[in-house]
Amino acid sequence: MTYLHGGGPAKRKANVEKSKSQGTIETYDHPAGGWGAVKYVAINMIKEKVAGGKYRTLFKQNQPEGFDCPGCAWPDRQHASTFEFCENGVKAVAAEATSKRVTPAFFEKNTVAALLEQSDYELEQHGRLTDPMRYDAKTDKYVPVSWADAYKLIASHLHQLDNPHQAAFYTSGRAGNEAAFVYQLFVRMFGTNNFPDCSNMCHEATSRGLPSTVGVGKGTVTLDDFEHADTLLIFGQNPATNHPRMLGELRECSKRGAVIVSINPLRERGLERFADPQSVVEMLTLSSTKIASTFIQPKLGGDFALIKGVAKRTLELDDEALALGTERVLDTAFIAEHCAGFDAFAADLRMQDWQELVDESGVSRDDIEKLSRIYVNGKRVIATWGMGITQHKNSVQTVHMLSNLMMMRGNIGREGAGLCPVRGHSNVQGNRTVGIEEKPSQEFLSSLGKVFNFEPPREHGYDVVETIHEMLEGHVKVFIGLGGNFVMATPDTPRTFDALRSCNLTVHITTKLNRSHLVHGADALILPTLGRTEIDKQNGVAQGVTVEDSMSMVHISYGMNTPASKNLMSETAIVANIAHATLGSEKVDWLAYAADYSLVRDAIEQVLDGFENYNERIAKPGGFHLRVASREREWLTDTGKANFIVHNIQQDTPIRRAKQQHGAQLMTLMTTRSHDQYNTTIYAMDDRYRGVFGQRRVVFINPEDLLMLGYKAGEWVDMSTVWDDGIERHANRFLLVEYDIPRGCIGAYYPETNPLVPLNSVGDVCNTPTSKSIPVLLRPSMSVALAA
Ligand SMILES: Nc1nc2c(c(=O)[nH]1)N[C@H]1C(S)=C(S)[C@@H](COP(=O)(O)OP(=O)(O)OC[C@H]3O[C@@H](n4cnc5c(=O)[nH]c(N)nc54)[C@H](O)[C@@H]3O)O[C@H]1N2
Ligand SMILES: Nc1nc2c(c(=O)[nH]1)N[C@H]1C(S)=C(S)[C@@H](COP(=O)(O)OP(=O)(O)OC[C@H]3O[C@@H](n4cnc5c(=O)[nH]c(N)nc54)[C@H](O)[C@@H]3O)O[C@H]1N2
Ligand SMILES: [Mo]
Repeated sequence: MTYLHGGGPAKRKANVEKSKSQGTIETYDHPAGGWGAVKYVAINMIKEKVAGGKYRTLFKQNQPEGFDCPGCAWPDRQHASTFEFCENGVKAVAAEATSKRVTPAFFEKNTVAALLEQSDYELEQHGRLTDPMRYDAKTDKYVPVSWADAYKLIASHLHQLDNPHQAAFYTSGRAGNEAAFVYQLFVRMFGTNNFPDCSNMCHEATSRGLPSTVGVGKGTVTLDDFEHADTLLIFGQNPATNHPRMLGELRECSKRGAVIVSINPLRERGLERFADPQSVVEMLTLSSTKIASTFIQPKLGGDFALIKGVAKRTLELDDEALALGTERVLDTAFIAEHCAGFDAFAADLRMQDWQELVDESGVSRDDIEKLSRIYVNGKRVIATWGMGITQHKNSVQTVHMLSNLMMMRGNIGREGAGLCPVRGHSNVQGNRTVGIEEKPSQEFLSSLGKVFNFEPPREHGYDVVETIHEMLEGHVKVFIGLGGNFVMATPDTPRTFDALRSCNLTVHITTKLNRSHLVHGADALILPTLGRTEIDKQNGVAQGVTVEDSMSMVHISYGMNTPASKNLMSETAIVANIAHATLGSEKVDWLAYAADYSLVRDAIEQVLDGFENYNERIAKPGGFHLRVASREREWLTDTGKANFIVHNIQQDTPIRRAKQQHGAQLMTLMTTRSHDQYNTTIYAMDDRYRGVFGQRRVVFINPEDLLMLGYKAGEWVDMSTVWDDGIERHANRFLLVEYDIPRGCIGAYYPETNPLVPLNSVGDVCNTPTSKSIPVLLRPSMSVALAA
């Protein structure tokens, strides 16, 4: 068999398709990083027309005294002697430092209807928003509004609601802790816990899953642990694109001889070899470092069964060791002292049928054996995971099973070992810590209420999916978004459009134009804000914002660039002003918070444990580590122990039902990111490591499935979802690209495929849209046929 990508004996440069509409599909034979990254950075800077004075700041991400990279939540090596070069970090910074502007004159020239005709890529390319704007229905245009009038309009809409639960307050994880804390305080004083956030679509399965096993919904490792690990299991993650600085860490691990395994239906090129742009030798000799040595390719959603298989094999190997009298495979001391539920877990593993695990995971017994041997040979194992684990129906169960597996050998809470969920947005973890949470704990609410002398709402609020449902039902009438691109990031695009359009008011606190601003309520506001890379002065004093990375390091970030416009306000100031206009300042001096962010940090310190001497501790380079109890083997669970949790393979799932109906024709679709996008922001049309250039409407498919379905690579297909609610869901015109992906599984980019994700196709417990397992059918593209 020949694959277009990803090795195998018959790897070849095949099917090079070139035409204007199709773009170019070819094999990418270079390592990740290297000169390719440098070249792309140069292209990007030119495209964004970054002003001369701002060039140097592109490379100042994550420097002490500088700003935290808005790219991703991977932590920084504070003791690194040189800067950490990150191609996609530079792109994120360049996108913010662009010299292009969306001014009131731009809106004067373009109706909303006309702008809606533009692609997401084109919308992004217009540049930074400069002034607050209000929608004018008479002209179908956004027109300038003063900041004061904008705040008044929001307050008046909020006051008109029958009850506070008719408003929803979205957060995308870029806002600093200060803005997020003031936001949640305002919203709770207003009277609701309606905090849909990007996390609901992202690592929610982690945040909901880990508390029942290890007690805290966060990772247990720090970067130092990577220096001691001998085995790294990377589940469902594409770090070369999404967390490029992680590759630097993996490179060091690999050089030290650590075993790195990628568990991913795709053999991601970027995990094969990496040329570190910081390594003079690698750059000059065009050499690179091998990253993953083993690639295990489960079916989409097959990780649960795979991990359970590895756990079963680990138990069997322990039985063998017992029989032979050799060293135990289980960490019996850890299990005895720290864990609950092991016996039931072991009994379930023993009963588990092997064939079911093989069928369900799509991984052969040999590969399960290989992975099990690697796992039990590892003395210090770190398991990392991303969206490949968290965006399925069984994601919470998979997170539990991974915890179980790691607990079997005591791989939690000791040096060089642990759980490492790799978050997306640079401060999504911090946002949750400081209260962006629709299901807040009662302790947190009590503490907040005590410090601010009010009774916070106790009932749970709406998450993302619930918010959309409630809008469609007419229950949520006001939407406020602190960052993000709600309509494009969420599932079931046409329904989400209807939902937003049914609102009385939609408000976006935002840096750049996106589709969410154009799919608006009867009243609508665009409130332009400073980006994290920009100097934020309040009363002449430079303000920093604090962020928490994926490894619970909290540090301060100071912008360095001149703001994109004089009429921008900071996120903290905007939120404080909305609060002031809505609630008045009798209980809280909101405007004092806007004037001095250290006061917000003082308040966070009062409300939350772990932030003692907050202002002092963030003044130190590198900041501080926010205590994670599970890292110290303190288990904040109902049993006071780390819990083994039993789960079985789900028998009745939408995918299985759809398969019963459609047999082999049914494909499971995953939606993922290309190299040149940041979530809904499309920087360019390429996905370099996967060999796709100039085209985003592609669908990766196994060559044997192509044959079976009667297609050829390079043909166009339309996709439709198989779902049982009578709603038709289509996404049309996708180019078939052969790929090394398991049979029955296909992949395409988000957000183009979001119309295919049913709103009620969600993960158990976490309610996360199942963006990585959508049952779909392909058919020859009607739109292409009609055009021809
Ligand atoms: N440049 C850039 N950086 C980013 C982002 C961006 O868009 N661009 N987004 C940020 C955000 S918010 C996030 S959450 C992260 C996302 O970073 P990732 O977690 O890497 O997310 P995806 O790109 O969706 O890729 C998921 C990976 O999981 C694999 N996968 C899909 N389904 C399965 C499965 O069932 N099992 C397994 N084992 N693997 C599977 C896919 O092949 C792919 O390699 O990145 C952050 N950083
Ligand atoms: N099908 C499918 N859907 C998915 C996913 C998937 O893998 N597949 N992934 C999900 C995931 S993991 C996530 S996290 C969500 C992402 O969902 P969101 O966070 O809502 O989306 P983004 O595209 O990151 O938001 C980009 C917008 O944020 C604004 N912005 C950028 N910087 C700033 C800033 O500093 N301040 C403010 N106020 N605004 C700013 C800009 O206007 C920009 O257009 O999407 C989810 N949706
Ligand atoms: Mo994310």
